[in-house]
Amino acid sequence: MAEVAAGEFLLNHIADIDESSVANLQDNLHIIRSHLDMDIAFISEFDNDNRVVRYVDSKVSQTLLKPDSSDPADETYCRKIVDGELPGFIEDASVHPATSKMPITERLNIYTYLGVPVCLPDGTVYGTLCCYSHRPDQTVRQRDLSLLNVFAAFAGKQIERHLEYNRTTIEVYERVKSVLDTHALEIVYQPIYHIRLQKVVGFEALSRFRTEPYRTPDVWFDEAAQVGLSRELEMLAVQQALKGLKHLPEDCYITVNIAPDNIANGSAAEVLADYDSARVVLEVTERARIEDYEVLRSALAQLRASGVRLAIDDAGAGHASFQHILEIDVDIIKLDLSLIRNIHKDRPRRALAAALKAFADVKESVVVAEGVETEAELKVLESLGIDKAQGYYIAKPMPLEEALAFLSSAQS
Ligand code: G
Ligand code: MN
Repeated sequence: MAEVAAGEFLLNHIADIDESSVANLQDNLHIIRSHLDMDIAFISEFDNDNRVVRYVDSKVSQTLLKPDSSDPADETYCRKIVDGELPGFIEDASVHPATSKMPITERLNIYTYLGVPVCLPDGTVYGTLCCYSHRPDQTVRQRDLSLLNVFAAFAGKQIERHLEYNRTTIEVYERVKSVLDTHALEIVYQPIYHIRLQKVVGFEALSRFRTEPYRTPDVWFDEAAQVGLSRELEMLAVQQALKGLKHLPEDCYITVNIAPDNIANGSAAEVLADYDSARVVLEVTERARIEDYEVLRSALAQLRASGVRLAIDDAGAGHASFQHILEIDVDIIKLDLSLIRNIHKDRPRRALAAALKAFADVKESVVVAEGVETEAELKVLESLGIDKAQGYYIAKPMPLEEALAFLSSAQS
């Protein structure tokens, strides 16, 4: 990522995400300034030849020293303190021979001053921690510097954590961005089989990422969410997935996985505008958090009106409290593969699957069993009156070409 883009990204996202460590530094700066009864306390960073103010606490709301403001380092106390050219404690900077002639003394109205270097845990100098008053203050002592030093060591550790967090976040951002830029994502399609009709009626589209080392789709989507790119990545996947529609027979649908946020914020509707909505099912996992059911319901109402169906994915996996299937009108309930595994040998699983089927009947929705791996499992599902099945026993997820070939061999 170009430096500018990275910087912009940092400003827009990391500040929001990494609020707690910033808040900690800010709180501690306030404590130390109040304790010493100074007018200003700040932490600076040396950035090339500049001294950049990073965190400020001030007695009054208006201050000349603003976060992100910078000065040539050579003109600041900070540089001189780190270089050993200034003492850490200056009782009155307006008369001290080393500072009285420095323009910054008057400009920032500095009188009594305390300052110490801030080092990162590996010993490199990050910047300084300083405080000063706008009047000579005889109560400040040389020994107050030791308190400042303790806090500087602590701040150094915290800043290192913050920098490390920024570095990894940028790494994640660049990784996801490169997938977005190069469309390094493939869609595979897994048949959905109608048990009673004995035919394939639709396909679930699943993303596979063409990257080394291979990482599962959930890792990619989690990382995208971490850096604010979840919408972009998911929409790319949905868009690619729906391209399959024109190759499939008219009576075949495609189901895509989508985060409830991307339904609520209108992204789903945007992408679907170009397709025959009646052939599209949106799958929302029972795992996903839904902030506001009302907002989601209203977005869904509009989509529904255009014919889109909604499925709740991973039901019965114990991730959530069945809240989604209670709160939203769903067309399809997809039973999680953990519920299907060995269902022929396991009464509790059978009972839960039957209960969900009964629930679905009340809600007038259809049940799809996922992860069916054996004939024995399929037989049990059939006996429970479950409508549809998906899983390795029928077919693995496969590229579109293979899915089409599978379909024509299965239907003939
Ligand atoms: O979106 P969902 O949670 O339904 O994703 C299903 C995942 O399960 C996909 O990654 C798919 O490859 C995988 N899968 C599909 N069928 C089977 C199956 O029969 N057994 C197992 N173990 N995994 C499956
Ligand atoms: Mn799914």
